[in-house]
Amino acid sequence: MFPIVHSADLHLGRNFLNQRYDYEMSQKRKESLWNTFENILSFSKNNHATLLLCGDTFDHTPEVHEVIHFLNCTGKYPEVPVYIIEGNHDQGFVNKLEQLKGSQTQIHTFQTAELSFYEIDEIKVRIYGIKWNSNVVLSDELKKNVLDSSYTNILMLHSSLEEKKDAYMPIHKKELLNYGYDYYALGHVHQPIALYENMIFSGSPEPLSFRETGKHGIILGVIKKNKNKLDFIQMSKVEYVQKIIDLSENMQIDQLDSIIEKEINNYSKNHYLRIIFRGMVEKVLYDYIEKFQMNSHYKYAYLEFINNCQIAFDYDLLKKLHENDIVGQFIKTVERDSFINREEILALGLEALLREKI
Ligand SMILES: [Mn+2]
Repeated sequence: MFPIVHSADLHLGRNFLNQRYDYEMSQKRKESLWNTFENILSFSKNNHATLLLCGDTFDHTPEVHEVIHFLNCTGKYPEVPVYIIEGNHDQGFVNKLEQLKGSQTQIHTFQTAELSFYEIDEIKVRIYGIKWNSNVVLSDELKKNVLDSSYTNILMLHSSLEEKKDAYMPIHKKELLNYGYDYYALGHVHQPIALYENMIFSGSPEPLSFRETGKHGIILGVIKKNKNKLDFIQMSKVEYVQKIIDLSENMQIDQLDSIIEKEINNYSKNHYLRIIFRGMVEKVLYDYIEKFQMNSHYKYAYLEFINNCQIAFDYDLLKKLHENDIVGQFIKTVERDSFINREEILALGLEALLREKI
């Protein structure tokens, strides 16, 4: 019986500056990654578990002060053994960690791109790992190794598990399964997903963007030959939610208001909400939605609106009104040609041409 906490893709040090947040909010998100890391350590301690960090612990090759920050956190939980492999984002991390870890002998790293293992002999457990490297042919590395089945064998891997040429450490999941490890602790895919009962992407414990919706956390496992017990435990401080609202041409402003009100009321201050509007709408409604974007900080953790609507134009009326100018000519030209996406061209062109005029 070997209790583990399997985590990956923390992306500590991420700046969040490429998103729409203001500076204060991006700092808050950056800080929450560290808080979540501490929560994972304390959770591991409470469950007497060994922590497996399966790559992309940092968002980039960490600076010395960032590695020290990391060690300050692990130093508070010396009873938690930590095993670490690098991912494609944090190459160079484990070398710095080994240089700086000092007396923190509970930290174990895999420093080469060759498969190797640590043995916990008294309980007959072997933890295998390999650091991420784009030149490694994973199949070759795994074939070289003969597993001793008198041990409980765990493999830590940072891989996309795809077979595409440009994939990250590609390998097919079926092939991987055939190597016979008792548990495959995977990193790289940020949404938590079990490929098989004993082969799991824990996902990022704290979601990093609107591409990472839903619940995020870690895997708490008790690894036992053929009898693993595995649970997903939510760890994230926030949850990203993306809602698409389809609007119709005859929708009125008060109807839209009540739809939004209803959507927003379902969520609390832990939710980062993005509402995307779609559909053909009248110009009045289109302009009304545009104004939302300027006033997006409500009482929620974060709320943003994206207007992907198109304005429904009355072409006959516009042709009459703009008989002798570029607008009229544009409509006539597009209508004359047999573009497949004529509606879209008209809508986009007219929106640009008429932005200031109507
Ligand atoms: Mn990652």
